[in-house]
Amino acid sequence: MSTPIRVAITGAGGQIGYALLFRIASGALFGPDRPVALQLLEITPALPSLGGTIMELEDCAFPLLTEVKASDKAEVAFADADWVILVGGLPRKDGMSRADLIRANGPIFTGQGKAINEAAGPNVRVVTVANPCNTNCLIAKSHAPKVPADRWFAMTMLDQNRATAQIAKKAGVPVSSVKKVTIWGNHSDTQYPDYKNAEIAGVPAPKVLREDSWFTETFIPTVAKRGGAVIKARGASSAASAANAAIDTVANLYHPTPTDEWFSTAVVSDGSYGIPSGLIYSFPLQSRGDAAWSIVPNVPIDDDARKRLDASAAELISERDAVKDLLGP
Ligand code: NAX
Repeated sequence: MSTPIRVAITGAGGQIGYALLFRIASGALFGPDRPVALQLLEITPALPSLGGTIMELEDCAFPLLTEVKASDKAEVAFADADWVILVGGLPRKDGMSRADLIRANGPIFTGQGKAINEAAGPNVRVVTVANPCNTNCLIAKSHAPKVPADRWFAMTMLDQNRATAQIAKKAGVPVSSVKKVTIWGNHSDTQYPDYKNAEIAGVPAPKVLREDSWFTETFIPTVAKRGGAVIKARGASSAASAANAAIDTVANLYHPTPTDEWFSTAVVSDGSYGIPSGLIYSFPLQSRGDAAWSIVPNVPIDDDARKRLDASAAELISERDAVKDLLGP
C-alpha cells in the first residue's frame, strides 16, 4: 500500500464534519487504492463528542483509514498535512449579518494560517469552507508565507452544484448532461452563477431554455439565496451538501479534469478577467492532476456578466478592508 495522504480537518466535530469524515475515510476522495490518515482539530469543549465520532469511524472498519488523531492544537492537527480543510467556525444563523460573521470568524484564521505555515507538509493544499470562506482564506494565507499562492482555495462548489441542479431540473435532463457551469466571485449573494456559458448536452444553456427571464429572475436568486432557504427550512445550515461539495472540490483538484469540462473554485486572482490580483475569487478551473490547476481562459463575458463580476470583486475588496487588522504582513 502507498503512503497515506494526511488530511487535516478543522471543526471536525460539527455537522459538516460529521458528513465529511466518513466519506473521506471510505476512499470517496482519493480513490480505492490510497490510504488516508485523518487529523482532526476541534475546540477543547467539543473534543469529547468528537471522540464519539472517532469511535464510529473505528466501527466502520474502513480498510483505507490508517490513523485518526484529534487535537485542540492547530500545530498538532496540521502536522505534515497534505491537505487542510478549514471547516471550523461559527455558521451563519438566521438574521445574522455578513459583517457579524466576518468579525466572528476572521480571528480563527490568523492562528490557523500561522499553524499551517509552521506545521503542514511541504506540498500542503488548503481548502477553506468556513464562511466567509473567500475572506477567511485570504486571512489564513496572509499568515502563511511559506505556502505558495497556488495552494489556497475557497469553496464555491456547493454553489456550482446548486446551479447545475437547478438548470437540469428546469431542462428536464439528468444532472450529468449539464456542464461548464461557472460560479464567479464571492461565496455570497453577489456571486455570478454563469448560465450563459453553461451547456446542456453540449448545447449552450440559453439556446435550450430560451427564457432569459427565468435565468435572471429565478435561477440567479435561487442559487445565490439557496443557503438561506435551507436554513429557513431545516433550521440549520447546509451540511451534507456542503460536505459533498468539499469532497468535489478536493477531487476536482486532485484528479485531472476532462478536456471539455471545468469546475469552480475560488483561488488567488492573478488578474485574469480583470479581477484585482490577490483577491480570493472564484473562477472556472481545470486541473492537470495533483492540484496543478489553471484558470480557463477566454470564457466569453458580456456587459451584464462584466458588471456582475465587478460587483462581486468590489464586495471582496470591502470584506478585505473590514479585516485589514487581521491580515498578516
Ligand atoms: P457547526 O457549528 O456544526 O460546526 C462547526 C464546528 O467548528 C464546531 O464543532 C465548532 O466547535 C468548531 N470550531 C469552532 N471554532 C473552531 C476553531 N477555532 N478551531 C477548530 N474548530 C472550531 O457548523 P457547520 O454546519 O459544520 O459549518 C461549518 C462552516 O461551514 C461554517 O462557517 C459555515 O458557515 C460554513 N459553510 C460553508 C459553505 C460553503 O459553501 N463555503 C456552505 C455550508 C456552510 O454554511
